[in-house]
Amino acid sequence: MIDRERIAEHNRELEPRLVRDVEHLATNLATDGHADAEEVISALVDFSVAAPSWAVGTGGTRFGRFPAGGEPRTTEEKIDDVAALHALTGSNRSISLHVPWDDPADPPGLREHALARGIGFDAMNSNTFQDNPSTTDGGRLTYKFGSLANTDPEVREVAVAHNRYVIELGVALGSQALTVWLADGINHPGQADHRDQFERVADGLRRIHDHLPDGWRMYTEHKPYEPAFYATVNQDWGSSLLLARAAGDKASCLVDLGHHLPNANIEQIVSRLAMAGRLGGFHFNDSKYGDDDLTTGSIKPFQLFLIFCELIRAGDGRLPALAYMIDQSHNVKDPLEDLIQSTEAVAIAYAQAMLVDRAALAAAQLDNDAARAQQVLQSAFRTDVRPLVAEARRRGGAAIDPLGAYRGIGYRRTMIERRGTGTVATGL
Ligand SMILES: [Mn+2]
Repeated sequence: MIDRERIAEHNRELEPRLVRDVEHLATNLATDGHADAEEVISALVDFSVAAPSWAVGTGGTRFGRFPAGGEPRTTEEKIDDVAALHALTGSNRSISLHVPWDDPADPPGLREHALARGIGFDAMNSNTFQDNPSTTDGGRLTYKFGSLANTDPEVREVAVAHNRYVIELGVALGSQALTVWLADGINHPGQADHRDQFERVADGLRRIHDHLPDGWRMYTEHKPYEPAFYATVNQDWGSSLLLARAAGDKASCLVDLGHHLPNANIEQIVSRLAMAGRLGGFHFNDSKYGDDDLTTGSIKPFQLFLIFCELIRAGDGRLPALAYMIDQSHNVKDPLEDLIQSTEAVAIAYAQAMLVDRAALAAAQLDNDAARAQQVLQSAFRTDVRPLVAEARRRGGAAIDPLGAYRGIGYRRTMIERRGTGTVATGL
């Protein structure tokens, strides 16, 4: 655990400069008719984005993996890392598990472990894209040709049963949502029938949905390609919407920013799904070409800002209560440093979107004044809101400079000593 005293110690030196920066920015915002600085800070104090259990380990590519050292060996240790992350950022209050990569033998004990560290359980993720010992029946049953879309009813049954098992595990942990990401699809034209595959998946999702307790949500997550390279069943937001509707009232669509073809207008997709009442949540990451799993906001910060503008539009001035999670896992950064940077990028985009003068934008739109509309957006986007984000962290007892504090405290060094250099945290 990273204790608060060490963070406070780290903050002491940075505080005078932060106070000056916040004052200066608050004065300018008030003068320019933007949202009140205090309003932004308090929204940020309340904001949380979940960390997935697989992002605390180094991600691999098809070409190899280079572990950071000190990676968590167990789900308990993944929770410890998220608790350390949250201590630094103040904005990562929950962890999202991935079953069977995480398959706790003692769910109530794990829940206690998390609770003692102030961490809750975000959406459960069910993995039916790899064979796992509980499903293969000694190798007889396999997901090689799909899970819910499989032509073999016995394989489909096993996939539904796994999802139901994950729901029950989530109930024991205090989670309230299931994310179903399916690798199901076609690699070669003619290999399977598009419509039959879709209908089998819709039927499976309906059966999983029927198992959801009251108060639970279920998310369908689209992805255009990979590992199915010709036709993924849930390949775009339209398919995702159709599947969510087919599944039932508790189902909605999850938007993973990396799950789009280059230059897709993701903010427009967000607007459409919100309009349809089926926008469920986000997996934040960034991408140059495909599902690159790069640090959120590192490639297209303006897109991230525009997405938050759509969210605030959908929530009529407030951020709607959706499932917000970071989903990334790359190769060359310390995974916790990567998560610190993504969390900050999300908070910056949220703060900038809050600064948009929505009345002025609406007026410019009514007047067909494209230049004025751009000016309104850019005036918010170009504002350096980092002091507000840092102040929100400070008020929450977190670090003014989380990356600096993380390095100063030597968390990774300590974990390497404790856990070793060769540990691997992810399941692929
Ligand atoms: Mn995802």
